[in-house]
Amino acid sequence: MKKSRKWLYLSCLLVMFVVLTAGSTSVHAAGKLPALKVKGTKLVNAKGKTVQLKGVSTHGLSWFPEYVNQKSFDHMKKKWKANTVRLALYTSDYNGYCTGDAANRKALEKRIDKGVQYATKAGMYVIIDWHILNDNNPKIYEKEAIAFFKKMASKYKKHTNVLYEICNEPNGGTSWETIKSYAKKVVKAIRSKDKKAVIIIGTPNWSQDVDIVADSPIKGYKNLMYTLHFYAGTHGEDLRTKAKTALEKGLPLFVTEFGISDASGNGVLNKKEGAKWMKFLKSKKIGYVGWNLSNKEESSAILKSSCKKSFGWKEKDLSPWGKWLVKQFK
Ligand code: IDC
Repeated sequence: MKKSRKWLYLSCLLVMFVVLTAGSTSVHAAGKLPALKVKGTKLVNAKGKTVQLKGVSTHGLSWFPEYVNQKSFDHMKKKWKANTVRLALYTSDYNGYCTGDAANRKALEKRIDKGVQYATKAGMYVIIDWHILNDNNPKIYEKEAIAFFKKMASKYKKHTNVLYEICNEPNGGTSWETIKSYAKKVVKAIRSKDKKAVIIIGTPNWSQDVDIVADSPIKGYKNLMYTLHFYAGTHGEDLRTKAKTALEKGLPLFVTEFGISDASGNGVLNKKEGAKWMKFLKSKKIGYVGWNLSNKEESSAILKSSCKKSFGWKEKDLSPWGKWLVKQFK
C-alpha cells in the first residue's frame, strides 16, 4: 500500500473508532461497570472475581431529596471510596410511594431516575430499595410492587449497575412463607424484563432471620441474594450466628442497611461491636451499606445536623457515625 493511502486508511479507522465509542459511552454509560453475578454466597464479576459492594443509603427519598445530586454521588465515590448507593423508596410513611398521590409517585420515580443517572455517571452500583417498614407485610402492596419493579426493570435492563431490593424489612410476625410467595411474584416480574439483574430479598423479623430462609430459599432463578440488617448498638453475636448458619447452608447475603447506633437509628454508638461486625463482613466479603445520608438529628445520620451542604462535605461536616463509616470504605 502506498504511504499516503495507508495513512488515509488508518485515519478512517480512527474516525470510525471515535464515533463508535463516543456513541456507546453517551448512550450506554451504564455499561461501564461490570455486571455482577451471584456465585455461591458471593457477588462476582464476569471474570469470577469476588466483588464486595460497600456504600451509603439515602434516607427516605421523600424526606431528603436534596442529597440525590451528581456532586454528592461523585463525592461519595471519589472521596469516601464508596462504590454503591441505595435509594430508599418508602412505600408507606411520609409521602410514601403507595400512600401518596399520583403526582407524588411521579416525582419519586423521577428522583429514582436521577439517582440511577448520577450513580451511573459517578461509576457506582445503585440499589433500588422498596422500603417497606410500618407496612410490615410486603403483600400489602404486592400489586404496586409488581407494577413498580416491572417498570424499573424495563427501564434499566441495560444498566449493569442496578440492583433491586424488593422488600426492606418485613416485620410484625410476617413469615418466610408469606415473604417467599410475594418474592416469587416480584422476581418473576423483574425477570420478565431483565434476565440477569441481582435481586435482594428481605427476610423475616426486620431482615434478620436469614437462618430460617436458608432452609427453603427460592429455587429456579439465578442472581438472588437475601437481606441481612443489623444495628450494632442492639445486635451482636446472636445475629452473627444466624448469618453464619445461613452462609454455611449456602445462602448469599447482602447487608443493604446497617448502623452502629441502636435499632431505633438513635442512641449511643457501639463502635466495639461495630468493629466485630466489620471483621465478619470483610472476612466473608459480604456487601454493606450504611444508613443514612442526611443531617437529621439522630445518631444514624451521616452528616451533622448543623451541616447544611448537600455535597462537597469536609471531615468536620460528618457525624461521629459518618466518620466511622467512611473509614471502613478506605
Ligand atoms: C428510621 C430513620 C428515622 C425515621 C424512621 C421511620 O432513621 O429518621 O423517622 O426510620 O421512617 C430500619 C429501617 C429504617 C430506619 C432505621 C432506624 O429500615 O427505615 O430509619 N432502621 O430506625 N431498620 C432498622 C433500623
